[in-house]
Amino acid sequence: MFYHILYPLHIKFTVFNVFRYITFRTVLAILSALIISFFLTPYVIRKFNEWKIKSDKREDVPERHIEKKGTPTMGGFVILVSTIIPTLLWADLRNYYIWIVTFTLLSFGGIGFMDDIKKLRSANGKGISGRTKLYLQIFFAFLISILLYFKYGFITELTIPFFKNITPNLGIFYIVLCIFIIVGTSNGVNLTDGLDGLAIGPVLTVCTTFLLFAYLVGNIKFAQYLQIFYVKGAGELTILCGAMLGAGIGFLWYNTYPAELFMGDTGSLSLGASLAAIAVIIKQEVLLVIAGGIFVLETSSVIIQVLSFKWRGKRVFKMAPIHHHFELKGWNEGKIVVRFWIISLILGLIALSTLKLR
Ligand code: 57M
Repeated sequence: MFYHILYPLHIKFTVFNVFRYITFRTVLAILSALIISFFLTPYVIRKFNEWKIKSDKREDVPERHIEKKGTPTMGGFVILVSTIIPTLLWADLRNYYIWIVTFTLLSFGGIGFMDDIKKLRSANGKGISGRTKLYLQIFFAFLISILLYFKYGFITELTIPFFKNITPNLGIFYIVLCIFIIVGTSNGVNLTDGLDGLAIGPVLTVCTTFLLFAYLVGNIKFAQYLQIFYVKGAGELTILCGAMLGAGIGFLWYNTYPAELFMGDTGSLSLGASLAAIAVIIKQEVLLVIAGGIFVLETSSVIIQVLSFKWRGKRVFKMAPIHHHFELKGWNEGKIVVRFWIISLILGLIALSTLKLR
């Protein structure tokens, strides 16, 4: 909105020319998100405490989690507000991709919200059934994929990291891949969200990686120089990634150990799905597997554990997702979280290196 108000003033005052630049508006988006989130979160924590929006009625938690009962949840609400408002303030609102990712944030945030509310209202702490949640996720992921697929000029070729000459064209099957990535990442972030700061850390590294990629992919000169796909209009997503980064850092301030607020499914589902939607738009679908390796690791640990128990009657991990395994091995919560962050940072750097190593 400010972009549309302030930039036209450059005709009279050249100083307003600065609002044309994506880099400048990204910095403003990061700062606005940080300010909104720093000021809004303490208020939300107070209100959620008052309204008893608290985690958790489950009894089957590792021992150390019992002390976490009563922590307010649904902090994803603040993340959504402090991502969407700065985006609407500083991005070009005629941009299609900005609306697609905003829709992804809101729709998956909505599913998470339904789940969180049901968990709070039910006596046993159970949310909406796994099946209903999955159907809703598939439905919205399908809608988002269709909206992207039918956009004029949308590329259905894949970028394979490290191999610049291999770009398989999936045609209509791209829609299936798109649904799989969005639903998978959404659930991957959700499974990771089990220790203070554990999910938001890797979300921040993926977000930063995509912020840089969105800028490069949306700029024809850089895209040509780096021999990556040029996606017209994707550059505006740099601003949205900036807003998400600011919102995430603001959330981490309160979510770091000992957490004063959890993001809830409202946060985990929406953040995962929107990162996936961004990956699809900036043509870095496969790269998401590397950059978001922590989410892949957590999800794989659950799949391995469930299959192993089914087929061999034995567990591979003391408990899945894998962060519980390390907890039960006696690792301190802070150690697990920071180590996972370090891995995530390394993965983000590997993802960035694919720009040159190809
Ligand atoms: C949600 N939710 C956290 C909080 C957060 C199939 C199966 C593997 C599913 C999985 C599952 O239910 N995962 C999804 C995990 C919960 O956090 C809330 O949920 C939101 C995210 N959706 O924002 O509102 C608890 O996690 C802790 N937490 C923190 N800090 C944070 O910043 O400490 C969360 C955020 C919170 C808090 O204690 O209450 C959760 O873990 O419940 N199920 C599991 O993860 C279960 N694993 C399991 O059953 N493993 C089996 C098999 C089936 C794979 C096995 O290994 O044999 C574990 N879940 C729980 N206890 N609660 C088992 C132990």
